[in-house]
Amino acid sequence: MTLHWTPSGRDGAARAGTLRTAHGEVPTPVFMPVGTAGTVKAMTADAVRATGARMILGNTYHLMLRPGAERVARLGGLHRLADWRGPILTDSGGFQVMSLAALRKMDADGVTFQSHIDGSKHRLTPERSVEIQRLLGADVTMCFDECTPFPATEAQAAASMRLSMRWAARCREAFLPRDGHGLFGIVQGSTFPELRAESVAALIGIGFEGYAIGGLAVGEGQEAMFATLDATLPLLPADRPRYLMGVGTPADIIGAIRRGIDMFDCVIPTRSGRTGRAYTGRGVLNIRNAGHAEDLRPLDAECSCPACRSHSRAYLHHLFKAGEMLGPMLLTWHNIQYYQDLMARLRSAILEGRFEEEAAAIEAGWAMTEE
Ligand code: PRF
Ligand code: ZN
Repeated sequence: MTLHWTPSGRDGAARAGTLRTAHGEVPTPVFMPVGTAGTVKAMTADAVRATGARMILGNTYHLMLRPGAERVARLGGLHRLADWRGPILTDSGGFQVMSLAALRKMDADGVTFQSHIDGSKHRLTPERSVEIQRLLGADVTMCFDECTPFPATEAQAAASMRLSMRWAARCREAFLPRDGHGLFGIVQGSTFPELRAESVAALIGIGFEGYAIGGLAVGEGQEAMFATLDATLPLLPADRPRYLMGVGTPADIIGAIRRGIDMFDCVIPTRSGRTGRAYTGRGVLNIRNAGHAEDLRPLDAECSCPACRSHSRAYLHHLFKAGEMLGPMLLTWHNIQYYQDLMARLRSAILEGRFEEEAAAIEAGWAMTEE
């Protein structure tokens, strides 16, 4: 059987379920830490797992450039190379080409680009992207798409979405079915409800193990993102997982779960951890601020991570001021722990029919901000 998702409870439109993959089961809603280049930056695989994370994301773009997809395959695949025993979802590369590569040239067949690392020339097509993701050993393979830039006119968004739909059909053809592995389609269409509906219909016609919402969190703002989810999610099959790509803040995630999203990934907890920003039950704080210099309290009294269990804000502040690498390591761990605890709380609340109460309690905590 291919990868599949089974629902176990709902509260309004919010869903709880289980994703069954070749590398184990994952309770949803799930937040996948971003392991771009085969590592969740500043964390060991054991540390990531200790936070409760059960699934991570890897990137076609970075890994095809370094160390190379065929080399990863020769080394036993990404799971073995990175010592990550759980499932891995890989993004398909197009989004990263557009944000990172130099001299990108897109045509109807694919995209040619220069590496941001050494300027070498490469090409990605739907077929090559699916092949690379197979070589990496992805449990979930993502279709090769174009993330429509924002803002776009309706005509631009339509042309871009239709190109992604033709590529989605080619990805489906190229994907070799394997037990516990699946291919997800990606809905595009910018903020235009008619285009989103056309995209959903095209993807359902092809048929996928899961459906992602792409092209959001690209500058449209939370209100337009939620309005697009409201127009799109009711059109998707109720028995397949739904993944909102590259989202987001804790508030974005709560709003998206409320509307029926099951899966998330985002660099926010890892990237902000490296720059000293900590997500807590009382909002976001910057550990570099002078106010923390002699504060002996933990970052978050409610948190069980090593940064909170063993250290004071004063120590973390000192590590960042001194440029010590343990600072980014501890704050990354804390932020991933915060995101995993948030998902666990929301999942239990859905199963117990009190999602809105839990969401309100979490949001009330952020309002008691300490900075
Ligand atoms: N497509 C792909 N990856 C993505 C996106 C997309 O639209 C986004 C948009 N937020 C993030 N990552 N393939
Ligand atoms: Zn913590």
